[in-house]
Amino acid sequence: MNSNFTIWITGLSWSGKTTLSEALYQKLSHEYNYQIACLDGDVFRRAFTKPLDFSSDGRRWNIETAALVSKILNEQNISVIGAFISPYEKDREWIRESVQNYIEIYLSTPLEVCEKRDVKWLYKKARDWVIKGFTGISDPYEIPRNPNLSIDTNICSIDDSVNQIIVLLREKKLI
Ligand code: ADX
Repeated sequence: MNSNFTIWITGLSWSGKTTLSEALYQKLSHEYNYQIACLDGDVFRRAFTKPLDFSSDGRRWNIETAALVSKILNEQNISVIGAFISPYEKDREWIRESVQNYIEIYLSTPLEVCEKRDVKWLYKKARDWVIKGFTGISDPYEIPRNPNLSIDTNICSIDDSVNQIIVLLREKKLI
């Protein structure tokens, strides 16, 4: 049995994706000695998909590229934590089909909480129409239909969130 997995963390900007992925990475790589790679939307776009915009095509290419990289890593025995807004159900379905043992974590942190956390003022710029097509304001976020876990990081601590994912991975006999 191949026990590589791809944990896909989806949710609005500032919902807590990067923080959770980093904490999960620490736990899995240091406590469980697991070979893990973290792919984070902001970093990934700067490194690999810089020319892509935030149109639905641009987002699709971004996610498809990330899914392809995840698949290549999985094939080399490296599990992946992906932290991308990935707002469209059809794009997330595409990842599900592409990678080994896809686990979907939906961060359901409410929009108003995400907006309050946003020290970069992106939501404000979106509301003022300085940024167009911003997820949650002027571009849709399609709520996952069937995530493996939903976590509201406004209610659930980082440690509890990580532990919930560890329990899930154990239940699935992936760790
Ligand atoms: S995705 O939609 O293609 O999955 P991704 O996770 O890679 O998005 O990148 C999201 C980051 O890009 C946000 O955290 C934010 O910093 C930045 N960003 C810039 N423009 C937009 C936009 N129009 N919508 C959402 N995020 C944006």
